[in-house]
Amino acid sequence: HGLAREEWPRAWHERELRPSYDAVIIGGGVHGLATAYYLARDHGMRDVAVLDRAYIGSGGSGRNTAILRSNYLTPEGVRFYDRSVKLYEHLAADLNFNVMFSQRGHLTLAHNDASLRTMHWRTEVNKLQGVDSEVIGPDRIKELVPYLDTSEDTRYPILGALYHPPGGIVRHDAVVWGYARGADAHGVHIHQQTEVTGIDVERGRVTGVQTTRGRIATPVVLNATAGWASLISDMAGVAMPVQTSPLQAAVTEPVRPFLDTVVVSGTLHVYVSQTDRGELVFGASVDPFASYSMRGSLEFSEGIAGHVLELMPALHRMRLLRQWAGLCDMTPDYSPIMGPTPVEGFYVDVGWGTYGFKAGPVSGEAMAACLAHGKPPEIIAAFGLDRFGDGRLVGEKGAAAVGH
Ligand code: PYC
Repeated sequence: HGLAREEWPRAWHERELRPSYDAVIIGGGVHGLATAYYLARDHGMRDVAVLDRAYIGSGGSGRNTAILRSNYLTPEGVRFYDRSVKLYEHLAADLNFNVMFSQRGHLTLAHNDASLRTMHWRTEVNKLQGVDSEVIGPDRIKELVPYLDTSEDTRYPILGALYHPPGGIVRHDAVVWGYARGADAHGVHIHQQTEVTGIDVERGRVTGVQTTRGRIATPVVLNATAGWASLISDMAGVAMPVQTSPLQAAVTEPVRPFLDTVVVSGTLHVYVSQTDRGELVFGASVDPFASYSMRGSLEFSEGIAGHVLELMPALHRMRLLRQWAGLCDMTPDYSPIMGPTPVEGFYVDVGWGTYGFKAGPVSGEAMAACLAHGKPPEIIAAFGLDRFGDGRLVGEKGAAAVGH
């Protein structure tokens, strides 16, 4: 028989805030929670606190458009995101929590020769890394997405697409909740409503964090705060080459299923997918200014509606249900910054721009190894902060998301 709602067991618990922990993770999004989960599960580090100034998943993890893919441009990027897709494939079983991963395929449309060339480039890099991607033409695109206007008399005719069958969408909240429950079950403390106001550094090493609920002593701090990454890193005296901009998204009323793949158009600055509830989820590129504002704008909804209708004119009677914005911590090369910093014990998992959600599992796994052993594992070796000094950038702009 069913339990009354009040009797449902809590998925994770409110614990007493301890005065010290072996490690403190700032940011209760998918990256922070996944790191805590793998730290406890794979490395036996259980005296760990995850702090969030609001509630878990309230930042980018609850505001993204839930797209997963690994069809990047650089070998480093493809390997990294492919590991994430692989972890997502087994996540529901690992966490015993249905995360509703639907590998429905992902299409990035090319509307001009330059993007077609980039799609071919990405296909070859993907194949060399064992990732399933191919360039397909308008006829095959029409078969996959009959509602798409593939005719030649549009403003930006569709010349082809990068088709990536393993890509898809997942239930983003479930990923957050599943990792929270898993971390909690391994003994990790999750403290919501606990804002970090300072980071204590003595003689070049971290000794603790100041919070709105008091000081916590710790030798290890991870900054996993995405949009707020540079503000938190500043507290430790570590400057980040990051600029924060909003990215807006919107969802329509639900309709019967008709869109089986994820469709992205860089030229039209839009991506579209249909959720299991039938809503269409629309996203754009980042707003063209730096800001911490998370308010939606009329300019965005007008723009997105126009662009979606250029792709799928039949949608002209659908209504937008709501819109929102998230914050993107953009780096100069559109790749993340992961690993140690010049302050001993202070680690970063930041610079997630418009591509952070999909990387949650692999980032958690890799940052857990990094915190446990004090050095980055091979899979994130290319993403260190020092690359901006050395000039070894990992240029992913051509595959990061839509045009920026
Ligand atoms: O990287 O696939 C992506 C993406 C989708 C929306 C924003 N970024």
